[in-house]
Amino acid sequence: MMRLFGYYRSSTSYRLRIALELKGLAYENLPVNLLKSEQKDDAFTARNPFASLPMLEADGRDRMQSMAMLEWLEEAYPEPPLMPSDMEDRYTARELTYAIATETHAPNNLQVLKYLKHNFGASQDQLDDWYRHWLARTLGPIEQRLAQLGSQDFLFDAPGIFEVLLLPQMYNARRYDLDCAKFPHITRIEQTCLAHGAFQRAYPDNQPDAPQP
Ligand SMILES: N[C@@H](CCC(=O)N[C@@H](CS)C(=O)NCC(=O)O)C(=O)O
Repeated sequence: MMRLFGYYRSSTSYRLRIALELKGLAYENLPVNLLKSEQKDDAFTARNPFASLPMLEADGRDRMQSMAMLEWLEEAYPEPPLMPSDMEDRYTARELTYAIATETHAPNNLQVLKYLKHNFGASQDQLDDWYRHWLARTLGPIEQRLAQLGSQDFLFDAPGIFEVLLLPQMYNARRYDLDCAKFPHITRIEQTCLAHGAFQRAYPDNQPDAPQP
């Protein structure tokens, strides 16, 4: 069985959980506490030099970097697909997916926030403002693209790679009190996904390492 090393609230871990659940693949969930910096423990970095989550142990290999893992999962376990069958639809899915991965997640990564705090003295208010800025900077154009494309419950007919990337950022948007009312297409897709069993099983608050109410 695959072993997923992750943290309940890590958006990249959440990506992997959604993809594994959508594909119906069994996996063991192994929490690594980011707040206690367990990802920097020697035993972990000996396996994963990036010292980041998630890490997927699968088919005898340690796999790191979520986008590479998602592509590998798609190739190793093609059914059900995360990518659309049409080439132009695949292009669109990649366009929106990479916007999230590179233009929102990258500047909002925990390591970046810590660097801003410790090396530039950023206050918590400034960090929150930074976080919301980079979220809105990408969700705005994605909303416009979804309107242009006439998207309904999902980007295309079924949840796929775009939803795998979007939902973790919507969890962050809610956590940081971003005003999402101006994103009707995005929030419709979010609500449809939140009602879907695979997304519910992958949801951060439903993970064993999430604080219990
Ligand atoms: N490019 C990496 C980024 C992974 C990443 O940023 N993971 C965060 C959690 S969402 C992390 O482990 N951060 C560790 C740290 O801040 O020290 C990927 O997509 O897998």
